[in-house]
Amino acid sequence: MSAFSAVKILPAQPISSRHRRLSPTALAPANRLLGFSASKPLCSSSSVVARGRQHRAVSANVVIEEKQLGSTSTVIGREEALDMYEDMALGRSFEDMCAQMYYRGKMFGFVHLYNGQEAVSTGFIRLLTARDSVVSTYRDHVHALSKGVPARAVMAELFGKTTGCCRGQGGSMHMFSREHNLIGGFAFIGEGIPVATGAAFSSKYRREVLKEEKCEDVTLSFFGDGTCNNGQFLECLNMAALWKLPIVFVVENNLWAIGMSHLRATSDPEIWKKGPAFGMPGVHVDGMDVLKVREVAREAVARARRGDGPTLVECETYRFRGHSLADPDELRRPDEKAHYVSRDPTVALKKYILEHNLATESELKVIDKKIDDVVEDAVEFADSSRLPPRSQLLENVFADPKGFGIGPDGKYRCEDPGFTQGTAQV
Ligand SMILES: Cc1ncc(C[n+]2csc(CCOP(=O)(O)OP(=O)(O)O)c2C)c(N)n1
Ligand SMILES: [Mg+2]
Repeated sequence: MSAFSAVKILPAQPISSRHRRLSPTALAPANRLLGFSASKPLCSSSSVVARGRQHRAVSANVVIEEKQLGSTSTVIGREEALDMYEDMALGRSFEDMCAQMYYRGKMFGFVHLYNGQEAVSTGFIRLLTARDSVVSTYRDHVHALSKGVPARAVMAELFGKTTGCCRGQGGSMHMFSREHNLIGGFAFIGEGIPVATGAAFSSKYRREVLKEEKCEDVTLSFFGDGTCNNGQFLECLNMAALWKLPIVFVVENNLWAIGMSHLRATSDPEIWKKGPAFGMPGVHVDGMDVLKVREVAREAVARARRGDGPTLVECETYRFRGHSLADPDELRRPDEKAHYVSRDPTVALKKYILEHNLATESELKVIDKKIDDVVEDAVEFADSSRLPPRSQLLENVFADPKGFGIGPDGKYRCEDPGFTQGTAQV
């Protein structure tokens, strides 16, 4: 039985013999969506209040469906459970520390935290091999950690230090690690999706054209609900399905794009349905339940790895903080926030572990302590690391530097003593 049968799934709808080839056969038929009411969102000029009412119904549906589904049927072992617990604890604790450090002036620019969404990163990325690739967004710290980038390197990058994973030149929104096949955080929404599609194409090319038999690499492309209204998303779904690329498109639907409710912005809010429209399976999963996410991820990654092509997975999740640390978060309703906080994925996994005797409370405390130490150490490491030299400023700038940052004498203009005063010879 396909793992997808435990969740909501709509198989690719064959509309011609050509598409029929792409249609997976092992997948169960569509069911009602977990988090959204079956009806379309209000699209008349009705008031925001009316839309708010519909949104409340959405939350209620989540509760009803959860009761019907009961606890997940997945059986997981102790090792797997503890790996997920540790990864989620690290994600949460790291982000809480980022907030502290940001407000103490240790970080610059926008910083977007991932609190509440950990089940998605952990559920997907912890299943990957080191060779598999991840393409992220500006909400990328936790994806980097799940992929194995050390906390020290991520924190130092946030502090803008030379020891950061991009030598301090990327910052919060641009985590990258070649060693870990983290192909980047991307600040422009949707910008990472074609990059991920290209990475998946290169895996297929290496395997099928260059005959590298061991190349079974899969790429995960993460992005938000708001990003799905961007053309690049749809263009890439088309290419990935057409070429049967080894990629999973993972939508982290946290219901908001900055201050815009998903239900107000999207003609059909059920994003997962766009998969079958392009000839690939579409799946909706409860993104607050790491076990369910992992179950879906396992099937989607396996499907990509065996050459059966892409899957679109919509994970319904929620961010517990504002859009960025500069956002006062005044637009989302307190009862909506409280509803999702009551479904905190880290708390749910802990409960599951204890109820199924996979570990004791004191064993989990040992992990919590270890994570506290890792995060403390990351801060100390970042704080005591060196800032990059000024000469690094124009490295990796691909535009012709003549007339831009390098003077006729071949020296960086930023090294001119008057540079910061605006009196340099430019
Ligand atoms: C191409 C582009 N247009 C607009 C923006 C401004 N912007 C930053 S975040 C964001 C909302 C994205 O929402 P979503 O995709 O749901 O991701 P989330 O922040 O919820 O994780 C927008 C529109 C941008 N970064 N890039
Ligand atoms: Mg969003």
